[in-house]
Amino acid sequence: MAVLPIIVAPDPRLKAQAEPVERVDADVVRLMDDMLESMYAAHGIGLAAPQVGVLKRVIVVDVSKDDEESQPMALANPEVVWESDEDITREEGCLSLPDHYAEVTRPSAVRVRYLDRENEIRELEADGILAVCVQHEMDHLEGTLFVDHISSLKRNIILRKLTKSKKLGEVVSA
Ligand code: GNR
Ligand code: NI
Repeated sequence: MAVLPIIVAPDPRLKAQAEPVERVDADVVRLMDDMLESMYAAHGIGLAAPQVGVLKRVIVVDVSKDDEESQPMALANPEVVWESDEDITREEGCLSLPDHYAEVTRPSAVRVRYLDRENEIRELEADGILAVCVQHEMDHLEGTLFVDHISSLKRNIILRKLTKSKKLGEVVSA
């Protein structure tokens, strides 16, 4: 297993549409495991393949609390097959937008069909933080970040700050 570096916005790889996997083979399982390890190393509750530079429709999530047993989940080609009429508004963060947070409104519950690590079709019904996280990860597969759900004023403030800190990083590491 390997900890992969996580891409920080702005970056064209975070704006791209990811491709479905043909089947969950050994390479996809290795990607899932590397993504889980990278997610845990970064203290995240979810990660999408485009965040590690792989434009495939693969996401991982684990919303268990620090004092609970871990609940790693890996989903390939996830599709929402049902969403609730009721919405939930929650503060979101993103490992690709470090240190920035904003409230985002989404359906409060979803049913998602996906391929598991055995290449079997499964369905997951999620509510609460799991529903938020799965939808946030699925957005990454479309090249959508949580800032795309908020006002352009707030989005531009966040993206300008990240652009600035990337430039500072280049100077420091030069
Ligand atoms: O670690 C993460 N926390 C989080 C908090 C609220 C809503 C969504 C998330 S996902 C995020 C990890 C990440 O960037 N996944 O793409
Ligand atoms: Ni994210």
